[in-house]
Amino acid sequence: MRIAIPVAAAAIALSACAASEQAPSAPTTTPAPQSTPAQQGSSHHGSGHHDSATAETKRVPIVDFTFQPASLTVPVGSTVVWTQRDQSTHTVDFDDGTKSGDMAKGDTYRRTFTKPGTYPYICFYHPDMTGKITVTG
Ligand SMILES: [Cu+2]
Repeated sequence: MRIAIPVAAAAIALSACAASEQAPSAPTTTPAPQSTPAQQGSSHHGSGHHDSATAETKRVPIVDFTFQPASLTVPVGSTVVWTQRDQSTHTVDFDDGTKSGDMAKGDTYRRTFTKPGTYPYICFYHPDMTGKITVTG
C-alpha cells in the first residue's frame, strides 16, 4: 500500500503534469547562460526605433511610355533600377541634374539614394513621361 502512492506520483510527473510538478524543484534562478538580455537591451535604448528601414533595391520598368510605377517610395540607401522595355529611346532625367543618358530597349539605369527627399524625374524625349522617387529617412 505505501509503495503504490509514490510510483503513481512519479508516473504522473513524468507524463502529463511534468510542468507543474517540477516547478518547485526546478533549477534555481540562473538557467540560461547563453544570452544576456540586460546587456543588449539597455545599450540600445533611447535612439528611437530599430535601425532605420532596411535599404532595398526596387525596379521601375519603362513600358509603353510610362514609368511603372511613376511614384515610388523607398527607404534611404535604396537603389532604384530602371529597365527600358520600349522600342523608343527614353531617359531618366532628375531635376537635380542626375541623368541616365539615352536608354535603348533592354538598357538599365540605377541610382542609389543616400539622402532623404523627393526626386522628380522626366524623360528627356517625352516630357509627359514623369516619375518621382520619394526617399524616406
Ligand atoms: Cu521617353
